[in-house]
Amino acid sequence: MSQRTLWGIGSARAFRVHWALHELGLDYETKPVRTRTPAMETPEFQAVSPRTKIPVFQDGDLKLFESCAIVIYLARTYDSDDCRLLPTDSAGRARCDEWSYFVAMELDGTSLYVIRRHGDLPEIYGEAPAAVDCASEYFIRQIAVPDAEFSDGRPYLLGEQFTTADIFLTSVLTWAIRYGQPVPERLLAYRERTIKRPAYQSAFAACYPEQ
Ligand SMILES: N[C@@H](CCC(=O)N[C@@H](CS)C(=O)NCC(=O)O)C(=O)O
Repeated sequence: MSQRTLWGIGSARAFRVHWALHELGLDYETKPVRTRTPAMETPEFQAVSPRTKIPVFQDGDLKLFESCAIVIYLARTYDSDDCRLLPTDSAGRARCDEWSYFVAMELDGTSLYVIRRHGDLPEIYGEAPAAVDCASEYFIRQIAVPDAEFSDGRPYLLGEQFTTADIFLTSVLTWAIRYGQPVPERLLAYRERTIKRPAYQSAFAACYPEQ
């Protein structure tokens, strides 16, 4: 039995954690809990996740919530010469944190999650077409920021190295495409590159077993 357990499948946030685990070549047990299903309401899962959210990750005695924090924990703990998801220098790590917060706040929380809540799930969060329109306009403005980084032809967000920031950016690009948001050509090409990674493919099979 692995010392690592990940609760959560079938969601973009859970996928970030599956992907990091696969990049780092770490074994783990998956608990196939999907969002807004009876599996989330069981006493067993509520004991694990009083927030009633996925993903949840446990490594030995450490239990963590928040997909970005989990991915960064994994990289900080398990980066090695075989696979390195964080830059080794302080400025590079700061840049990685900067993009992580940017993706989590500006693209996920303030844009795409608003579209999901009020566009996809109005029966839970309420009808709010003006909020959906504004979130979409906001997404278009904000997505131009990472797009500009690629004007020098770099393969990944921070340059030559694939990092946690690429896991986060790719996950929101996939989400944006699914919601019909306009994604700039350069970022579509970038995503084509990142999703070809073997770890992306194996993590996808683990997170979306039905597809
Ligand atoms: N900021 C959190 C968001 C977690 C989250 O909202 N997860 C969704 C699935 S992607 C969920 O569990 N939703 C259930 C609910 O809100 O009731 C993260 O990135 O981990």
